[in-house]
Amino acid sequence: MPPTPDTPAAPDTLATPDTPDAPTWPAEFAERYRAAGWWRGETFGQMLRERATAHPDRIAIVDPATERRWTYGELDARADRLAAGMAARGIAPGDRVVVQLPNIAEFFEVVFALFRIGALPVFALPAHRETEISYFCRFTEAAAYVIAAEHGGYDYRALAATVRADVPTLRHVWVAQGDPGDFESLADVPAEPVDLPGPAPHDLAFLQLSGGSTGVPKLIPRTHDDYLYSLWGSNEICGVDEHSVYLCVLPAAHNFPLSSPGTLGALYAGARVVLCPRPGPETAFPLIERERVTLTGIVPPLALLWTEAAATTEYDLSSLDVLLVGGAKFSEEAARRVRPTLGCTLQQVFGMAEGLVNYTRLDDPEETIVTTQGRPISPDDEIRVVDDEDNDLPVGATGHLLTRGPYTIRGYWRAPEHNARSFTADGFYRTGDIVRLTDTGHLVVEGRAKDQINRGGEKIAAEEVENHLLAHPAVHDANVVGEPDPYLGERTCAYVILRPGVEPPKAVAVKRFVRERGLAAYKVPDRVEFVDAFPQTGVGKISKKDLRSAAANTAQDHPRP
Ligand code: AMP
Ligand code: DBH
Repeated sequence: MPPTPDTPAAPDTLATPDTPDAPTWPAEFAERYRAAGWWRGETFGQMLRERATAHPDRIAIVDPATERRWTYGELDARADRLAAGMAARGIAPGDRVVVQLPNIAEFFEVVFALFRIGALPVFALPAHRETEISYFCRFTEAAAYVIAAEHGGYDYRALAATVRADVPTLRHVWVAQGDPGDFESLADVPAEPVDLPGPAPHDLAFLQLSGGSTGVPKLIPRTHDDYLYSLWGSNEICGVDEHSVYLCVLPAAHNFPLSSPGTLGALYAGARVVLCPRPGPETAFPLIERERVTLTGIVPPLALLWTEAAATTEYDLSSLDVLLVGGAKFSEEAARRVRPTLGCTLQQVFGMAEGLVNYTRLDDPEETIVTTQGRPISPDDEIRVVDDEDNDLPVGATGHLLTRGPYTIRGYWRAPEHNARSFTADGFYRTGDIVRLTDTGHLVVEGRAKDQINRGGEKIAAEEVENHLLAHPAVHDANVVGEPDPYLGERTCAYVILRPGVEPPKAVAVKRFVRERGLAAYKVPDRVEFVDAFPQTGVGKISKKDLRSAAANTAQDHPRP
């Protein structure tokens, strides 16, 4: 890659030192990953500059809702100007900025401006509400929060007003689209570009969210070096090049559409990103036809909808080469329908915001594509499948997946106690997934050991929802488990013991209570069931396993809540 004028000096040390905020790779690993060529010593800011210099007039971002088509040159210039304006308002390297935007062009202007400064976007999802956003802002001591005025019938300005009153560090709220109300319009922030030193390749680039399994979501610190590797590694595996057109269907901030290979992978390749404002086939299919989309990534429930709709669609989907499906287990039966209905190659992807991403390969036999969740990006991704005591199991046996590698974090951000549990002493991440390795090195996801519900790709930490249920005055105790759902794969069921002597609430009132605590809607239990006691294990602990099978039995009797 040719050097560019804003290439910062090479890092003066080859190690990526631990910061007080998060552990990172020990020096010998960092050296190995650099020597192997995985870490190229690039930053996001430089990457965009290089693409914009090489092909300024090529289209980078298509925002169909507003009919905008930004070239690489324009995106680059916008990022520079916005970075200057944000810096003038005091946003400094290392500052955290919570970004909660729908799939609009400004998302990229904002994140590249922050990358240029070396400030860290914190990637919130549009579905998050007061509870989550206040937590992210407070925990990260965020300096700014970026929103759209409204989206999907929800007013984010009202949310921002509450959060700002709550979080003293929050100095700015910028409204990227629509009437800014009491806040500053993002359109008023840009200024004449200034020289910014910019971050080093081993510096943190952003904080990604974990679906988590504890009371509060964990933040995932990713560096320029490691994330850029996951992008170009993904591009090679998914066949992304400058002719590709990536349709961003899922919320842009989610790790899957961001990086597998996602919008940032597409930009790395000098390809085109088309933003899909809504995920249904009625919005996506016309865009695939009009923009000649070549690849996209969706979750299993959407893949079911798309394959159904494709059977009768009038739209020409023939440009689509690759459909990535991941985020939750894609059933073999549904996987088999992809090629015949959509006429493209299915690529299963089993990934995590913490790092490790597995793909089936484009030239894998069809049986491997439909029956496995792929194999790792990197030859340096280390995979262990272990029993409950961390003993390695033979190939083919089912056990806990542990992993370590050049783009898998060594610890969450500001979470030392949790890190001691989530990582082994020698740095393997405990994914919480139960898997089996095939003799071709592919992984099959068989289940999950973490206390999490995977609702069609949206992860819900049981403990987080349980805590909200416990806040209800009539609730004595609560346990949340997943139960099978034909469309989502899993949905949530809350088992609740009521306090004696109180007026028993209705199930809908309990759900409303959780929603009104300002929680993302997908975390509100699908079903609430009142019980007198919870099943117990031999040693007297509550048996979630028994609750899960009870829920599964009820779910079978009542297929839809
Ligand atoms: P997160 O840690 O929130 O980024 O969520 C990652 C988790 O999503 C993984 O650890 C898996 O539990 C789940 N997941 C992602 N992709 C798949 C897939 N293709 N099949 C099964 N589970 C998946
Ligand atoms: O579920 C995920 O988090 C996920 C799925 C597919 C992911 O992070 C990814 C690909 O990168």
